[in-house]
Amino acid sequence: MTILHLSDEVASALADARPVVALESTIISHGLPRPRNLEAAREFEAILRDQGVTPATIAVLDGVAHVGLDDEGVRRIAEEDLAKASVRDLPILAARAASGATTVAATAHLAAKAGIRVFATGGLGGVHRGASETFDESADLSTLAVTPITVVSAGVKSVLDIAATLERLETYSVPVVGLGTTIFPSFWLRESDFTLDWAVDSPEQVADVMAAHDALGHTQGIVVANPIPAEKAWQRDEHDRVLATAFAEAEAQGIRGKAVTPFLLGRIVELSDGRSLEVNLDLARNNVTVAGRIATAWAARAA
Ligand code: PSU
Ligand code: MN
Repeated sequence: MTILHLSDEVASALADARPVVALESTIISHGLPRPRNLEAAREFEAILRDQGVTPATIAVLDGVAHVGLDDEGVRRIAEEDLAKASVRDLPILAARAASGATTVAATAHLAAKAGIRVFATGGLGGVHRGASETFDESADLSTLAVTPITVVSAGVKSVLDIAATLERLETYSVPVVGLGTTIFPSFWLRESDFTLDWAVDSPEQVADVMAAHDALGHTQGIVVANPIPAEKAWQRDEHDRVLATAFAEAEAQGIRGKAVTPFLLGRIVELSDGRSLEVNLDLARNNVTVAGRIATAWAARAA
């Protein structure tokens, strides 16, 4: 039984040391509404192809972890009701011939296993607010502690506990570098209340960090915090107002535990009249573009 399947395109790009970027499927299945999600999945791949980079969208379909999807696979992750799959779900999906959309954690794990070094997402999962009582912390963080892949994200949403998320990444010895900034971005906004120790100025400098990381024998992931371009960012006052309203509604309606984040994210799209969704798409495109450049810089060293 095949458990891990690389598309021909991805396998040949890796064999020739050409640039490849991994893309996750949870953002498509669960993070974006239909039918925009299918357009987005195709567009992210097209952005990479236009740069001469091979896209490797990752998902588990009928028990097989696919690294690189064909048109039908992309359609399935956008249109089917797939389970959200983190790393711990992978063996269960495989053994039961089931399907799942992979989170950052599961995508990073499978991509690294396939030999891919660069991955683009929207926002990382992190430590949830109230985690000191609920223990709700994304396996994205613990997976990056043990998975050698560079993840380009626009930081984490301020619906999470950003301070605790950054502390956790420090504990796990995961390097976090800002691209052109030492201000940690918060997804829809270029900024948050938190700063980083290190900025890098170019995709080549990220490749320098990756090379040094390898030379030192480090096997963690690397987080590249890539703020959305200023002209595309959400207005801070509207962002703050919408988030405050969404949190107040969750509180008033007694939403608890795992239901909190989906509730907040749904309300944020509604309360912003779809504006937050446009910003979400723009920051994801920007991350895919930057990841393509990092993969290109990385591949140039191997050549
Ligand atoms: N953050 C976002 N959008 C998303 C996710 C996170 O802004 O769609 C998804 C990613 O797939 C991430 C996952 O890996 O949620 C984290 O979920 P959990 O907290 O259940 O690990
Ligand atoms: Mn959780």
